[in-house]
Amino acid sequence: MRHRLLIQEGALSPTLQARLQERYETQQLPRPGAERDAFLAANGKGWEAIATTAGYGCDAQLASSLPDLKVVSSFGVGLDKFDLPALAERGIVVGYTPDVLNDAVADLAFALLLALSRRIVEADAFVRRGDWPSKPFPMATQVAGKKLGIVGLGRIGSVVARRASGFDMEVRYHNRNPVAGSPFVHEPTARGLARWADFLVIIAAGGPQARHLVTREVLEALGPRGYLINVSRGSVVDEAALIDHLQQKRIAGAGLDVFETEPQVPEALRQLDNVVLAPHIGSQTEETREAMAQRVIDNLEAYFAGRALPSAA
Ligand code: 8YV
Repeated sequence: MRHRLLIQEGALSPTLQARLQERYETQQLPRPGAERDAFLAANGKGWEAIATTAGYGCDAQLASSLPDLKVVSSFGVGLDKFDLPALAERGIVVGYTPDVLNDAVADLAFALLLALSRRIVEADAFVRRGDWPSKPFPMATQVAGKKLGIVGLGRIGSVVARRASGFDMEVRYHNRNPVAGSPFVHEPTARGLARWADFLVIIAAGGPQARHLVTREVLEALGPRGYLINVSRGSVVDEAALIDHLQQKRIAGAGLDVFETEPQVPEALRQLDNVVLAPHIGSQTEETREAMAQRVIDNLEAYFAGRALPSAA
C-alpha cells in the first residue's frame, strides 16, 4: 500500500513533485485562502504527511486542520514559518534541509557584495549602452582588506566567514550569544557590529526574535560608506528605514535577496541605483536544489520506515 502525501501547491519543483508522486499517493494542498479552507474542512482528515517549503511552512492553524498529521517534510532550512512548539506538542516531526545549501547561500552573499562594491550591474549596462569609452565609469570600492560584519554566525554565516578569508577581510559577528570556540570577535550588539563593519551581511535565522534586528540605528551606524547584504529573511531588516537610508545615501548600498513582503518588492527600492536585487535565489543552484530535494525525500522515507529523520528540526 502506498502512503498518502499532501503536497503544498506551488511550493516544490515539478521534478521533485514527480519523484514524490512515484512514491506516494499525492494530493495538492491549495495555497492559503478560501479554497484551502474549504479543502481542509472537507478533506483534512487522514493525512499523516505533508511536503512543503520554508516559505509556506506549517503554522498551528494548518496543523490543527490536519488532525492526523505526523510528519512535515520541508524544502529549505528556514523554520520561521513553522510553529515548532505547537507541532512538537502534537508529536509531529519536522524534516528540513540544513547544511546542503550553505555554500550556495554564502556564494550569493559574496556575489551581492562584489556586485555592489565593484558596480557589476552598472558596468554591464554601461558596456551594453555603448558608453565605453566615451564616458567615464564611476570608481568602485575595494573589497580586499575590508571589514566584514556577519549578523548570524550559524551554519551559513560560518561559510560566509570562510569565504571572507579568501578576500583578506577581517571578520566580526553578532549573535545573541558568543559562539563557543569561534576565532572571530563577537560584537554584543548589531549596532556595534555595524559601526565597525564596511560590509554587513545578514544571515540570521528569521522569526519574531530577529524581527527588525537591523533597525534605523543599526543602518545609521553602518554609515555612508557601509554596505548591507541580506540573504536571510526580509523581516530581519526594517525595510522602510533601509529605503530611507538608501534614498538619502546614508548608507552606500544594499544587496538584497529577500524582502519584507516578498515576492512584492517596494517600488521605492526598485527605483534606486545603489541596490542590487535578487528574487530569493540564495539556494537556487542545480546542485543545491537537487541535494535539498533528495533530503525532502530521505526525510519522508525515514519517517515511513520508522527511522529517525536524517534532518529533523
Ligand atoms: C528556499 C530558503 O528559497 O531554505 C530556506 O529557508 O529560504 C530557501 O532555501 C526555499 O525554501 C524554497 O522555496
